[in-house]
Amino acid sequence: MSSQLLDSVLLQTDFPELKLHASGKVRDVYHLDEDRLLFVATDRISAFDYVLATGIPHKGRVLTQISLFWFDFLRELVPNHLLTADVSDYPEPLQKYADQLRGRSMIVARADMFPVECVVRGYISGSAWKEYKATGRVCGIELPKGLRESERLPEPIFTPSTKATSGHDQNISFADMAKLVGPELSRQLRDLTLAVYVKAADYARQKGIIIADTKFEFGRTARGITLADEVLTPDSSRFWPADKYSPGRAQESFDKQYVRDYLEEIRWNKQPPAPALPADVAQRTSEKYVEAYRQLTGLELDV
Ligand code: Q0N
Repeated sequence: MSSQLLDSVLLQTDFPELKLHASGKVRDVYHLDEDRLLFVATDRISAFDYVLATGIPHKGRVLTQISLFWFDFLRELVPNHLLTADVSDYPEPLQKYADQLRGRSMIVARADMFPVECVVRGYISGSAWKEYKATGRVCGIELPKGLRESERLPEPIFTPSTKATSGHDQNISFADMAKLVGPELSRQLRDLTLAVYVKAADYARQKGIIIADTKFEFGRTARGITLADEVLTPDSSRFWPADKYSPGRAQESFDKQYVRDYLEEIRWNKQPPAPALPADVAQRTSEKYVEAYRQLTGLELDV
């Protein structure tokens, strides 16, 4: 039987007995009890800051399995919030949702989250490229003159940001971060962020994927400073296909290129409502996510 029938696209989660704790563009977090949250990755996709009307088959499972891979890969470097992703271990009241949850969810330890996004960049792109072109600096860090768009930096840089009231992340300097969360914690988060990025990016590069930059969220649990949220996925990072890397221009996105190309082609004005995607664009995008998982982990996602 085609597993497409079993693994249908999930746009909205619905667990009437659970209280929603936080909801993002593509992930929903539910309150389980004092100490635990249920983290669910949907198949929603965002592009140009909006969630599109069409879901991407397998996307939630791919992102969840990539995060699980990295949590394990990084476990000696940093504690993480994962408690279990085995649905048969979930509390009894969730068992009736097992088919909806399997592969795309985790039960995580509730952390006291730090109010900063820990961004690290190995290559210059996106908002950092804009800031560099305008000022020669990124988040207060002086960079060499004459860098080209997408160029690899001499060493990875820590460029924290905060959730601005506008909803958009606001780049801040290390000194600003120290004012928000204190100098000692800022140094710990910076050092951890850089160490995690270097280890993961070196690995991914050997597998043909450049992780140009990524964003981590940390919090405090009984285990100390704990890596939370999703980690090192194509949604929280820029993944570039290494074999097509060429500095001096914007790089193709590993996962969202077909989506962006389509949205440009139909000349969407990038205002709501966000359009639907043709079936072949959604399908080819799905294959890119599944391919990213295979390339990184060497494992096949069952589809
Ligand atoms: C938490 N966010 C922001 C949904 C996720 N382990 C945790 N403990 C307490 N709170 C959180 C976590 C985690 N992870 C973090 N929301 C809740 C991340 N959002 C971003 C948008 O999508």
